[in-house]
Amino acid sequence: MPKKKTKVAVIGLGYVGLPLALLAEVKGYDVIGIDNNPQKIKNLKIKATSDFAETKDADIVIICVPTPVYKNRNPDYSPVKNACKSIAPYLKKGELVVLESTVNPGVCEEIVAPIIEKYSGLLVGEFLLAHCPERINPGDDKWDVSNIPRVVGGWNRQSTQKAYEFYTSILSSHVKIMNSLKEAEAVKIVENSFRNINIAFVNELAQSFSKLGIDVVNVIDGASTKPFAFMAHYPGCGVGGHCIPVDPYYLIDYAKKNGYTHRFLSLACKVNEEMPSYTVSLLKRELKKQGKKMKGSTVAVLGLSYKANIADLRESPAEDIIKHLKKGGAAVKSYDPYVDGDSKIKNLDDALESVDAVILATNHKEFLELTPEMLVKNNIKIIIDGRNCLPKKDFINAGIEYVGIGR
Ligand code: SAJ
Repeated sequence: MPKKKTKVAVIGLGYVGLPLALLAEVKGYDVIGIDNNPQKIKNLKIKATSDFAETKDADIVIICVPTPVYKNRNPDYSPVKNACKSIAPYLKKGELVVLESTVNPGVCEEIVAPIIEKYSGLLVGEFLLAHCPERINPGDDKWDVSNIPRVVGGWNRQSTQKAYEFYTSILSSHVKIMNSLKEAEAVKIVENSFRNINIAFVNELAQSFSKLGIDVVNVIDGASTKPFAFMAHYPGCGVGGHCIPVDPYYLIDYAKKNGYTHRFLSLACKVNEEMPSYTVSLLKRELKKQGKKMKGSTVAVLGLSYKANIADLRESPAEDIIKHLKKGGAAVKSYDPYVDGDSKIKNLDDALESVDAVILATNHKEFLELTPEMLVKNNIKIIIDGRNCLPKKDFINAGIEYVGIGR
């Protein structure tokens, strides 16, 4: 009689859950994917449904749902809470629940465990609970779900061990065991807060150095020649996505509830959040030099996605840039080859027609083809390079006012 396959239920089939489900299946697990969006579960290569009853005979349930923030930047735990409530009725003794969603320390013990206990009738310990924070990096073709090192922490030794055995059975990379759920939760928040504050540092440098006539990108590249104790980050028109600008607020909120105020981390987030308006202020300054006003100008915003070469608008700086431009009375033509934005604009030529200025907000590879001649042809005299991705000298030599972020 062939050994029964371990059954794994993956809750949430987005950019985290789907690759995990596909990998687990390839590695020999009997996988069922659960997603509340029927569109997502169509023509999938794995068994997928929106019916949580299908998790009833799972041995392992892995929660991979979003952890957004509300407009006021307070954590929105509802997707995690709803997932816990939905799996609980079908949970049985000895089953392992793993949370992969990025959360602040304390969420597994103070939110996940109580909800599952309430709706399953089991005590945590009777079901196993672990946290293995996701590390998927959209658009990265070197590091993927199968080879990124991970950390794992559990409610108790048995939880940790069972989660460790699962992840080491599907990953080719190292899995580090943390001493607790909270340590595992803290690892991911620290990783992304580290990135946030380092980007904020270079964003502040960019504003300072632009007043000093120093090209901050050249300085960062210079500092990068130091083979140790320096890690390059680059300034830009803002920090988007569902990780870097969001994750720190989970720690800020939880720490505050426990008596500590993260002043530095909060300030770093604010510095990054001000970059879209700083970018628009650069344009306003350049228009003024040419005797023009923001009001009545037409501006092409190139790029809507928060990151190059993908279609993802979450927390995108471009959205804020457009908001500030419109507030200043400018007309906006936005174009992103990856995103269906302004339906009238089908390509770069359309976007550049009859505009006074350009703001490049996303360094999609298509925009790296932008040449000074394309601007001269359209009598465009100003470009704000929000991702410092264009050849500054070429544009200046063509008589165009080129302004980067800190260069
Ligand atoms: N950004 C800068 N300057 C930088 C780096 C990024 O302004 O030096 C901006 C980007 O333009 C973007 C935002 O920050 O708007 C986020 O960029 P990101 O490269 O961090 O991309 P994400 O959001 O996809 O972050 C993911 C994260 N991965 C996980 O959470 C598992 C992050 O931890 C990774 O460090 C990051 O990918 C990565 O290295 O690409």
